[in-house]
Amino acid sequence: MKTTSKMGKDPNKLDATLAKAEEGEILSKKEITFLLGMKDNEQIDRLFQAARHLRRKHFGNAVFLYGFIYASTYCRNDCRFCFFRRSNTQSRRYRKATPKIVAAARGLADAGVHLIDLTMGEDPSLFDTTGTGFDRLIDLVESIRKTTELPVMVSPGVMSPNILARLAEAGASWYACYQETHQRRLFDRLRPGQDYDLRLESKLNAHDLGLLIEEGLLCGAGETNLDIAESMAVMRRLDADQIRVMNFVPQPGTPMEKRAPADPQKEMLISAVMRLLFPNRLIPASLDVDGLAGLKQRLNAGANVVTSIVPPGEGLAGVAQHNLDIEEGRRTIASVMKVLEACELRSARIEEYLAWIRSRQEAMACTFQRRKSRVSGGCGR
Ligand code: SAM
Ligand code: MD0
Ligand code: SF4
Repeated sequence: MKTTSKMGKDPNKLDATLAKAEEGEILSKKEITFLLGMKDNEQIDRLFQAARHLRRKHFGNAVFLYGFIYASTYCRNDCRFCFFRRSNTQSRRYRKATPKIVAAARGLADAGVHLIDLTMGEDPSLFDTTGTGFDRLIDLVESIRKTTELPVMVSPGVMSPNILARLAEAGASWYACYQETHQRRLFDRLRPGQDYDLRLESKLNAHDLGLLIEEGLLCGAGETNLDIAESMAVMRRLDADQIRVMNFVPQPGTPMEKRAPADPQKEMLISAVMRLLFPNRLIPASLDVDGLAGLKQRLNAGANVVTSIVPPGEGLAGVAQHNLDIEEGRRTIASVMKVLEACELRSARIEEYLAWIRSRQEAMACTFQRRKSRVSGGCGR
C-alpha cells in the first residue's frame, strides 16, 4: 500500500544533518543511523545529491580508474562469505605466472587506468616456512612498477611489518585490507580463526611505513546500522585514505550461500554517508557487485573511483562476482567511459591522481611525525 503520510520523514532533521556535514562537522552516531535508516526515496535522493556536491567540491568531475588483477585464488583462510575460501571445492583455483600478470598490467595501463590493484588470497605459497614466500610478490610489484610506472595497490591479506616494509620499498603505494565489520563477534563469525586486532594493526603498520591504506565494510552480513556508525568512527581513527563498502553477494559452495543478498540500495546509502563524513577521501564504485549495470547508481551516490576493471581474455577472476561481465568485455575502460559521460564525469589525468597520492603521503608523514614526537601542530605544514 502506498503511504501518503509524511510520518517518519523528518525534513528538518535531514536538512540539519546534511547542512552539518556540508560545514565539515563530524556527524554523531545518532545522525549516521538516522541517515542509514531512511526509507523515503526523496530523502535518499537528497542524501545522494549532498554526497555528489561534496565530491564535486573536492574532486571536481574527475574520477580515478583502477585495474584489478586477482593474481592467485588459492587461500589458507576460510571466510564464510568468500567464494575462494579454502574449503570451497566449487571455486576455480589458479596462480598466474609473473609474465602473465605483468602483461595484463601493461594492457590495463595502456588502456588508461590510474592504478594496478594486485589482489590475491592468503596463498599458502606466500606463507611458506622458509620466509622467502613473499619474494615473488615483491619482484612482481617491482616489475609492474617498472613496466607501467603506475601506482600499485597490494591486497594479499594480513602480513608482518617486515613484509609490508619490503612491499613499500619495492614501490607499492597502497595496502588494502578490509575488516568487513568492526563488531568483533561478527568479525569472528565472518572470518573464523582470524585475529581482529592483527588485521587492524596490519593497516596501522602499513600507514606508519608510508603506505596509503584502504579500509572496507561488507554490507548485509549481519551488521546493524549502529555497527556501521561505529565502523565510521574506527575509519576516522585509522585515517584511511580510501574507504569502501560492498554489498554481500551469496556465493555457491559457502556456508552463507542461502543467506539473502544485501538490500541493493544499502551499499549506496552507506557510500553516500561515507562521502559526507570523509569528503576528501577516495570511495570506490566497484564493478564487482552488480557489474557495469550497477556503476551509475554508485557514482550517483558520491563514489569517485571505479574499481575492478578487469581485462577479458586472460582468465582472470573477480571477487564478489568472479565471472560477471569480465569475458564479455564489460569491465573495460571503454565500457566505463560511457557511464562516466552519462554522469557528466570524466577520467582524471594521471597527474591529478599522482598529485592526490602525494598530498595524502605528505599529510600522513605529518601525522606520523606528530604522533611520534607528541607535539601538536608542528611538522612545518
Ligand atoms: N585475501 C585478501 C583479503 O581477504 O584481504 C584479498 C581479497 S579481496 C580484497 C576480499 C574482499 O572482497 C573481502 O575483504 C570482501 O570485502 C570482498 N568480498 C569477498 N567475498 C564477497 C562477497 N561474497 N560479497 C561481497 N564482497 C565480498
Ligand atoms: C574491487 N574486486 O575493487 C575488487 C576488490 C581489492 N583491493 C578490491 C574487492 O571491487
Ligand atoms: Fe581468503 Fe580473502 Fe577470501 Fe578470506 S576474503 S577467504 S582471506 S581470499
